[in-house]
Amino acid sequence: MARPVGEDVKKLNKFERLKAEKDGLEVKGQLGEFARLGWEAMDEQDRDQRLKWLGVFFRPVTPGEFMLRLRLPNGILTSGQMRLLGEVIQRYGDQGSADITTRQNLQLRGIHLEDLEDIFRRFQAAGLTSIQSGMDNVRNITGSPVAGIDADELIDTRGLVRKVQDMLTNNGEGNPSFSNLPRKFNIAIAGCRDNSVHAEINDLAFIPAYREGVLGFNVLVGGFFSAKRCAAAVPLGAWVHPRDVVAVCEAVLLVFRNHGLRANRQKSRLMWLIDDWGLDRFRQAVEQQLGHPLLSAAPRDEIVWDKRDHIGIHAQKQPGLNYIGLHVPVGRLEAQDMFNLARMAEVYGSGELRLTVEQNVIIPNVPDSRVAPLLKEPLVQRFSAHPGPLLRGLVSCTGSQFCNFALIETKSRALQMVRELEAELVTPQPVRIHWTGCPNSCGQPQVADIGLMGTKARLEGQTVEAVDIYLGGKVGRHALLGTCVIKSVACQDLKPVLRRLLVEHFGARPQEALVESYVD
Ligand code: SRM
Ligand code: SF4
Repeated sequence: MARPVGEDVKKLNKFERLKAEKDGLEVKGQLGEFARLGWEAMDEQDRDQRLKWLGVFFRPVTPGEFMLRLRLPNGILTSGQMRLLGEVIQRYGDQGSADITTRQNLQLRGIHLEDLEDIFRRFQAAGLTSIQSGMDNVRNITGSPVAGIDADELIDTRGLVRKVQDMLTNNGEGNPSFSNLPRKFNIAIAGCRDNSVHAEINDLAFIPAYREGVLGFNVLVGGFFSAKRCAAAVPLGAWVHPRDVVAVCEAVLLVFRNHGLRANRQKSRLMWLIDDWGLDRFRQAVEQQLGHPLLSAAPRDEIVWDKRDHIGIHAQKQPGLNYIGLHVPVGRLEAQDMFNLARMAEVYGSGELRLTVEQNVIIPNVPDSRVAPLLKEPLVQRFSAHPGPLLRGLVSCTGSQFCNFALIETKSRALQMVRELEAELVTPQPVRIHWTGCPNSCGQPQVADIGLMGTKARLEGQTVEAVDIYLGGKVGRHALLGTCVIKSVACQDLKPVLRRLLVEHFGARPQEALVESYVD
């Protein structure tokens, strides 16, 4: 196990002690024992924390029904993998479901402890892994969801993202070199012109840039959200050739592992170390770890487009082929949806599926002649290729249905709210509304046009569910984090507030006004 060397061990917080006592990956060999004991009797620290090193999350809201978070590099999976994941949740009946996450990944729900060994055997046979997807590990590595098929892409990131994951996880087996980081760590590798991965909110991000005519990446570091602080990533001042991306990821992570701050969990993300040291010292430490100096950054990067959402029908770079982006309301999937998506990918495409950070799904490689039949599939009634302007940009974190940190229910409320608003308003362009159930910001309200962060408010002597409202988030070319503009709006009073914001800031007009002007 990698020992923290940066600070005095006495100053370690309780999670550091937990990791020092027993590495999270050690529970891998104990699944049979846990199954025999049952979730009520097994060691609580193993159950509530260490299982997260295998991607298995105890849910206090649904005790005994665990959540299983995968790793899907670049958000890509095969129809066979999607079918297998559907089968895993199908056996849990109504308790089984899945969510597409804001890191273009999947989480399965309803999982029983006694099934884990079998599930992991099936994952291994299917080339899937959930290893090190929670707690103080590197999260799913994001890349453009249309890598390799985007006519305008600069670098196809699929191989790179996969190589970085394989390095970090020891090909999905688990890698003790990176199983004791000071905190979670997010990596994104953008190969497109529109920053479809939200590079600026990752601890380490690579964005395409030409240096002396060679295409590689400028490097950003330190982006993160937390309840205490949110920070956009800053340029490391370095340019990296694609062949060096894996080595740079490894070097940055080793510096973070060895020197990251571990005393206060609220101040452990990479940016706090960069603040503590200054960027120059941090960069020098990365160079020392790498064994050679980094090249200076390219003068400009190639993120020159506004962000696309990939919904709808799009011609690919391969002539005659299209990718179809389907909108999955708040990312929620049932087993039958997963079977249908797998079948549709095989019947109309090449048997591949892709996920986006907006919690939607893409079916790539659909020949021109197969587009119309695909759009007639019953599932496309629900997972539309042409959703309304508010539904289209809707994102929501898990919220109180399954997450014990949540201060509010998010997913059903988010859907209900946009349905009502779409019935009342005509909005000229899509508006990205992101809901997040608490200040941890998993639903990324700071990157939204309108961000809604769960909180509590007092209303007529009662404590009620409420939101803080964020505006000004910009994505793509001039990415900017939104800020809180209105605090503590009770959810029951939210609709008129959102209606007003949509009218005043996004050009929405009441349906009646349009009808009246038409009658005039
Ligand atoms: Fe998150 C913790 C769900 C993306 C910041 N996040 C959690 C936990 C594990 C808390 C828990 O144990 O219940 C949530 C699990 C709930 C559940 O049952 O689903 C949870 N986070 C999610 C997901 C599923 C939200 C979603 O509906 O899409 C996303 C899973 C991504 C993945 O596939 O790995 C998810 N979380 C994010 C993001 C967005 C991103 O990565 O772009 C963030 C903000 C960006 C960041 O991390 O810098 C985020 N999650 C957090 C934090 C605050 C981290 C911090 O430094 O303080 C926590 C709490 C923590 O780690 O202590 C947290
Ligand atoms: Fe849970 Fe809060 Fe993250 Fe939503 S933002 S999934 S409520 S931790």
